[in-house]
Amino acid sequence: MPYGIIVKGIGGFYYVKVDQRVYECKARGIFRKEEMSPLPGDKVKIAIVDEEKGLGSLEEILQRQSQLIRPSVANVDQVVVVIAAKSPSPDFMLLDKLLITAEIKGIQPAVCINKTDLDEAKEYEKIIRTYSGAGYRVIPVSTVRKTGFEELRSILDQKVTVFAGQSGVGKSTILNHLMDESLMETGEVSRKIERGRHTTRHAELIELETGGYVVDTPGFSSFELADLTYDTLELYYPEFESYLNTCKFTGCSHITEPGCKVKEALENGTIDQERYERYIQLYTVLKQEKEYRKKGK
Ligand SMILES: Nc1nc2c(ncn2[C@@H]2O[C@H](COP(=O)(O)OP(=O)(O)O)[C@@H](O)[C@H]2O)c(=O)[nH]1
Ligand SMILES: [Mg+2]
Ligand SMILES: [Zn+2]
Repeated sequence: MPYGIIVKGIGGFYYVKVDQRVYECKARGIFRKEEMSPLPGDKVKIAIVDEEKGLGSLEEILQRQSQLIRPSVANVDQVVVVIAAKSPSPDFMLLDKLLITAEIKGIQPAVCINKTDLDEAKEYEKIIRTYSGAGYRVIPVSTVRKTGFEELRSILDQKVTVFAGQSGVGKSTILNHLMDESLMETGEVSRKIERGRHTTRHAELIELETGGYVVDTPGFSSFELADLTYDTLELYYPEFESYLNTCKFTGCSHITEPGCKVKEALENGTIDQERYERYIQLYTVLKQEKEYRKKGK
């Protein structure tokens, strides 16, 4: 029986890519009984029902490595969080939260700064310094000037990558551009027709000619920090990593305690002030939430 990957699911049908062919599959009843819902990104085993018509039956779902929700996608290797240099102005709190969400789920994070053409003064270079200083890969692009795409494409190879971020930052435009480039390279026509129907309501894996799959999303603005507590927040800041467990007090919150190495790094400029301030904001909110929950019980 062939193995494939679910590229999308619509109305009870799952479209499974096996090599270069897509089979329209129905799921066996067993998944419903087990309350296991197949997702785009799932690696599956199918039985071919009609080779000529491209029909199959979904027989087995292989173990998931990761799962994102709203929209649901399985086995994501990488999240590229997109912000715009200008218009809309970046929501850095959302950016940090999305990067944390990726870290929690063990998904490789990266930052893409789009619309650099709107920022003649190159103020976005400060964002590059902040986030690459924190340990993230940061890629500036412009779909208008068509710059940065070689570097962006280089991190997509052989991976399943979700594009997340505020609405209006240019996620769909970036994906169309990536697809156009592969279109130009291969002269393939069929894909262009698909583009018009391309919707971000259901997650869909789109295979790039250059290798790898990309997934457009409506934004992931309602991110999930359910697994996160204030006392583990420090683990998801790559720039804190080398200082953890070196502070004077165990369980140091890195906010008010003396002998704090994170604050020392802040004072000598190794850690970015604004990232650190958002850490305090998030820490405070998470701590309050926990206290409300305690009182509620
Ligand atoms: N100036 C400029 N505008 C862009 C760029 N990329 C996208 N846009 C525009 O930004 C708007 C939102 O783009 P869209 O891809 O729908 O954003 P999404 O909501 O993140 O998917 C559209 O009007 C695009 O034409 C860019 O690099 N420069
Ligand atoms: Mg979009
Ligand atoms: Zn500390």
